[in-house]
Amino acid sequence: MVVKVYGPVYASPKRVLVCLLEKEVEFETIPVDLLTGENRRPEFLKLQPFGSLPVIQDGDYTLFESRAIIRYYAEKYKSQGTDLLGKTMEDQGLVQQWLEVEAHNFEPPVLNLVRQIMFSSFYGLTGDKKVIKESEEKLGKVLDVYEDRLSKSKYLAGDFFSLADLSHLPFTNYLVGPVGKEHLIKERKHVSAWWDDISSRPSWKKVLDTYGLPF
Ligand SMILES: N[C@@H](CCC(=O)N[C@@H](CS)C(=O)NCC(=O)O)C(=O)O
Repeated sequence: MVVKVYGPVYASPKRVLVCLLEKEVEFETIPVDLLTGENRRPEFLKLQPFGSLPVIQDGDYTLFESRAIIRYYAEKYKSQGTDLLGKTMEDQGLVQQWLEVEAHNFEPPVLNLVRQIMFSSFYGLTGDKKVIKESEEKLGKVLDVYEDRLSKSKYLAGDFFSLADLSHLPFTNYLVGPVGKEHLIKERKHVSAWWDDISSRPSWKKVLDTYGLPF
């Protein structure tokens, strides 16, 4: 059965796609255009009542929220493709811990920068300078914690690539690209080496080559 993934060009769906590639799970993608409001149509809201991407359909099973989806596939295909969960209970706890950090500490300030810089520029607007400054400062403090952690282990949860690292790919890609804040990564030696490593994985390169940026 081929997994259907809705909305491939956007960042959160890419989190799912890179996970499916790592897990060697076959999938097909279904475009959903946020700019024309396709995500607000009744057919789509039946799948995802909040109108957000991604959603997957696996046979008659439907799941939304990108991190729930990657946890589901990492567990469902535990012994297939890359193990993204960790071998011991302790490693698994650390994977889940850093996955939560990505969702609650890392993504919010990055998302503010994406909205204020990348989306604003797309709509010909100027972003809010105060929000940009505060978000950059907040993100800098988060990345200082990452720098310390990554000086002790190659990846966030230990010396193995996991969901915790994978989950950072889509929004860090915006940060170093269209948001223009690559220096936040580059000026931190261990964070920079980690980013070079995870962003050069064939799975991620394939996602970017195939689906590019949304605009
Ligand atoms: N927490 C959700 C966030 C999903 C999300 O915000 N997706 C964006 C695309 S990257 C979206 O669909 N935005 C339009 C909307 O929510 O109306 C997840 O990780 O799946």
